[in-house]
Amino acid sequence: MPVCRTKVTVIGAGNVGSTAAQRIAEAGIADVCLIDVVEGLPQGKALDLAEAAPLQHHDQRIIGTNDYADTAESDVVVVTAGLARQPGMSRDDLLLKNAQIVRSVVTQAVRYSPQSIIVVVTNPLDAMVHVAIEASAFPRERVIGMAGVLDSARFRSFIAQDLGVSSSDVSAFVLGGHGDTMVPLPRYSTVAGIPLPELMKPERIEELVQRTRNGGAEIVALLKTGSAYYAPASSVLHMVDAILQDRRRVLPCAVLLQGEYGIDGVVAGVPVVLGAGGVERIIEVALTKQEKEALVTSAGSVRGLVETLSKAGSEG
Ligand code: TXD
Repeated sequence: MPVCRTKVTVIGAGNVGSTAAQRIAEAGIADVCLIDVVEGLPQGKALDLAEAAPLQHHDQRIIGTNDYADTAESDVVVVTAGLARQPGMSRDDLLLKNAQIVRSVVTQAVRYSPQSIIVVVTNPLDAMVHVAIEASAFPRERVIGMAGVLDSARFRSFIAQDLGVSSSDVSAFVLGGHGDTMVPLPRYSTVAGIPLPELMKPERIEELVQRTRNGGAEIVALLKTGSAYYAPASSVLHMVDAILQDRRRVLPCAVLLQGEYGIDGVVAGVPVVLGAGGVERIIEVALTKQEKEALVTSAGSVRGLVETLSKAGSEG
């Protein structure tokens, strides 16, 4: 029987990329190719990870490279290449620089993996999904942004700590853009099926919502050099696993909306069914007027970034 190995390319061997490579290889779900512009960095990290394999009991191949030919025939391509936020810097400050990087790495990667599914991580996330769709010319089902999985994991962890319960029993739902315009939905968040508003006062829920919105910045302020990467890398693993194992997990992901939720032509975080084809389905849930407005505002700010990008592009 021929052996069928799955392969994930992780572009960017920085904090998120190398930790995601570690999580994916150690989960035993795919071989990993780590690629970066910096010479030696992906090779060194890949070698270190490969040397841990006997101790971590997996047989995945991990290689590091600066050459896109080595990424050929990847099932999933994870894009983490870019600059990370520094203290005081907003995600949007990164816009033009990271758009250039994402455009270039996606163009090169899809040449070698034309059937792949792209998971975008680079910030500003929603705008970078637009860039990746354009650069790859892939259908929207195969270009998916990671933000909601992380934001909802943050919300879940805060709820679990506050109530003194296992985070496995907490499920939380967030919609909208990554960052300030994120739209958490407490009434769709539950603890073992019990709606959150039955267990927590509205003011406390609002405090945790605010903390979640500010979750990335809270860590940037503490680390001082760089931004979060353990939970982001776990979020990447979650999505890659759902795709490679065709789990059809229902996860909040950033996808290009084409009329869903009354939004057309803008990337926003919505619940999707994630499986072997990428986005198998977008789930539309009923929103209150206020929630809908918050989602439209969130999409509006993404549209603004995309317009800035196309203006910068047409100005050369
Ligand atoms: O929720 C989310 N989506 C996010 C996003 C959560 C955490 C981090 N988020 C964003 O991911 C963050 O704002 C950055 O835009 C990316 C990567 O964050 P990371 O913390 O991993 O940044 P690093 O450690 O600086 O790593 C970036 C790597 C670094 O090794 C660079 O050399 C490399 O990207 N890089 C490139 N690789 C390949 N090709 C090109 N052109 C390139 N340019 C930089």
